[in-house]
Amino acid sequence: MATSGDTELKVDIQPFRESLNSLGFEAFPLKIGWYNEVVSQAHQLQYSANTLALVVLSTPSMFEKVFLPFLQTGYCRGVRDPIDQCVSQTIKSCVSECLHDQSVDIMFDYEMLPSRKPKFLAQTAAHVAGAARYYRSSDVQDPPWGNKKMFGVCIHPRLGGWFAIRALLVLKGVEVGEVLQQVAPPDCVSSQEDRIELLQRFNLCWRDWTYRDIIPTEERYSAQQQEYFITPPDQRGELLKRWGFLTDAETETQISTSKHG
Ligand code: B12
Repeated sequence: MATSGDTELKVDIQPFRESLNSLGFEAFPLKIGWYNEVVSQAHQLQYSANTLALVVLSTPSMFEKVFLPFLQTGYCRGVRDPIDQCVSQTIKSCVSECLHDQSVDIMFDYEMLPSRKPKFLAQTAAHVAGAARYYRSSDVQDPPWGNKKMFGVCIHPRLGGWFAIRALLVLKGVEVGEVLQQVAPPDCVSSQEDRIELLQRFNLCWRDWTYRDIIPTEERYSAQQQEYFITPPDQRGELLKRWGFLTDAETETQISTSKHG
C-alpha cells in the first residue's frame, strides 16, 4: 500500500502488480523525483518529485502468456507493430481493471516527443526503481574503448538481459512520502572485466544476444520468441503468415517497426 505522509490519499498498487505478473510482466514503483534527480533538464518529467510512478518490464513468459493468444485472436491484422499493440493493450486493460479510480499517464518505450526525444528513458527508470541496474561507460574505470560512445545496458538480477522495459505509468496527483524508500538495483555484474565484456557485447555484437547471458538466468526467450525478435521488423509479417496467424492479403498491410525485444 502506497500512502502519502501528509494526506489521507491511499493507493493499493498490489492488485495491479499481481495482475501484470500473471501475464508475464513486472512493475516496480518509483518516485518521479528519483528519476529527475539523475537525468538532464531536457529529459525531466513534468510532475512533482513525490509523484508515484511504476516502470513496467516484460519478462520472457509474456510471449507465451499474452502475445501468442493475442495473435490467435486475430487482433494483429493491420496493426503496425503487433508486440507494441499487444503490450499497450495489456497494460491499459490492467490499469482500467486495477487502477480505475486513478488518473494514469502511460508512456511507452517506443513513444517519442515532438523533439524526437523518447518520452521517458526506460533504462534510467528501471535503475532508479531498483528493477535492473543500468551499466554505463562511467561504471568502468579506464575503459579500453577510451572516449568512444558506448550505449549502456540494464541487467536484471534474475533475467540477465532477457527482458524489455515497456512503459512508465504516472499516477497523477498521488504523492508518496517516506513510505516508499528507494532500493538500489542489485549489482549483478560487479567486476570491471565483466562490465567491460557486457558493454562490448551490447555495443559491438548485440545481434548475437550474448549480452543477455552475461549472468546465469532463471528464464530466457523460447526458441519461438527468439525467432520472432531475430526476424527483422519488416519481415515479421511473413513470419506470422508462416506461423498461420496472417493470410497473404493481411501480410501486405503488416508494417512492423519496433526493433526492441
Ligand atoms: C533510441 C534507442 C536506441 C538507439 C540509440 C541507443 C541509445 N541508447 O541512445 C539505437 C537504434 C541505436 C538502439 C539500438 C538498440 N537498442 Co535501443 N533504445 C532506444 C530508446 C528508444 C531510447 C534511448 C535513448 O534515446 N536514450 C537517450 C540517452 C541520452 O540516454 P542515456 O544514454 O541513458 O543518458 C541518460 C542517463 O545516463 C541518465 N543518467 C545520468 N546520470 C545517471 C546516473 C544514474 C545512476 C542513472 C541510472 C542514470 C543517469 O541521464 C542521461 C540523460 O540525461 C530506448 C527506450 C527508451 N524509451 O528509453 C531503447 C532501449 C535502450 N534499447 C534497447 C535495446 C535492447 C536495443 C538493441 C539491442 C536493439 C534490439 N534489437 O533489441 C540495440 C542495441 C544497441 C546498439 N548496440 O546499437 C533496450 C535496452 C534494454 C536494456 N536491457 O538495457 C531499450 C531500453 C528498449 C526496451 N524496450 O527495453 N536503441
